[in-house]
Amino acid sequence: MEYAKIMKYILLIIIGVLINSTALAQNTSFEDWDQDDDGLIERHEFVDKFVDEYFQAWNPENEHGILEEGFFQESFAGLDTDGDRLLSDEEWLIGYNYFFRDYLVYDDIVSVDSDGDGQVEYVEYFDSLYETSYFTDIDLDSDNYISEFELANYVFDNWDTNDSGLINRSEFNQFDEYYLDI
Ligand SMILES: [Ca+2]
Ligand SMILES: [Ca+2]
Ligand SMILES: [Ca+2]
Ligand SMILES: [Ca+2]
Repeated sequence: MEYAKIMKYILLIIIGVLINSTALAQNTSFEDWDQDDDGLIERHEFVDKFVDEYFQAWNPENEHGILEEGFFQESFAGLDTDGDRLLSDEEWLIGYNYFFRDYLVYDDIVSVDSDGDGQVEYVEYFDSLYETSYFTDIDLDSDNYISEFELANYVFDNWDTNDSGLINRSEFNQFDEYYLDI
């Protein structure tokens, strides 16, 4: 996989929305992740592969991981699918439905759009989420960086929708359905 593609792929994982379903479908299969072939992806299988193959390629220079500020910028950019640096109510709602509903009470864009122009600017996005535990829930050791292990565990938990500690085939396949949703 070329760098730009991996970059995009990881970004999408971070925001948990697989906008480009081909990235996953073409480049990895369930079998790639299930290293002991027992039909389930255990947490250690997921974390090992994620750290070895994806995180390194995506973030070769920064040994410490992703800084808080970078995390918010990248997740904002990931949601801004038309690249106009604003989140429309549609773009905002996708983020809310998949990621923020545990952290913010209202899904209405009005609750974050503090200047009332009908769009969410980065500063509005940052201000709304910074107050919540969205970042700190991922940053398990509270060092202000999201390490490769923390990110891997976060992505794993996102995929493990029934919280069984294992990813089964149907959970794995759900990412194609996310795509159809958008
Ligand atoms: Ca397995
Ligand atoms: Ca936009
Ligand atoms: Ca606004
Ligand atoms: Ca950390």
